Amino acid sequence: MSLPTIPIITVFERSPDGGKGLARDMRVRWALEEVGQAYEVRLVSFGAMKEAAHRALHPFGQIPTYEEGDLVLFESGAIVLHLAERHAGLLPDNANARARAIAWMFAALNTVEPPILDLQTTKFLEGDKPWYEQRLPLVQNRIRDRLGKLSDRLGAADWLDGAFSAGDLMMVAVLLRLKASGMLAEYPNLSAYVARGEARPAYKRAFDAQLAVFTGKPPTA
Ligand code: GTB
Repeated sequence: MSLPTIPIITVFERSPDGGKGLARDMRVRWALEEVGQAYEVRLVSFGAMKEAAHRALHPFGQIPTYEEGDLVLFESGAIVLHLAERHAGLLPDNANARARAIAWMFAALNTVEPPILDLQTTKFLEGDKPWYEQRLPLVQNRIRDRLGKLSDRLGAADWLDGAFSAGDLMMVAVLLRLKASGMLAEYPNLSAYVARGEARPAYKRAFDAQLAVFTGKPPTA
């Protein structure tokens, strides 16, 4: 009888957010916790990320990566989809509902996350540029356009399409990056949606585990 394979993920040795759950290992940890899959963590420094050993796992020299036996994956979306497909709990059984949940994962990564990343780039890398004051509202309004339409679609529902799925996990993980900007608060149903995600026991376990890397204190049971 072979021993079960415990997957290994890579995460920041010292996350720039101080362990507030904003780095992309958080969504992978959350998915692992949702499906009840134990995992191990390998800490990687910014320097080591760019070296050949890590780049053999991740072509772009980033985190997270995922190793499970012979399988090596990069891209948080691909990792979460892999987990959702191989374990119960994150994708519906019905084929059409499953396809729709995957569509929401792509919507989170491909439609909602890019303007949010643009805001962060604008703030952190272009704050001292002469065009900053003019560009900022354009970037913010592109986010508002997406949030307004997402808010309309969610309406009074708890989750985007029936029961909680990998689509919600990814959407909440993406929206969390907006919390500090105050923009999420403009959409009360989206704020409540994100809070519902954060209240899930699996989210809390994942959050505590990634915070513990930063604080050096093991999560309390
Ligand atoms: N598309 C890839 C995925 O989804 O997996 C993107 C991976 C990625 O951007 N990884 C980042 C990384 O490794 C960490 S998450 N960066 C190091 C590098 O490129 O050299 C991005 C991130 C970093 C920090 C914060 N923060 O401090 O708030 C939030 C998000």
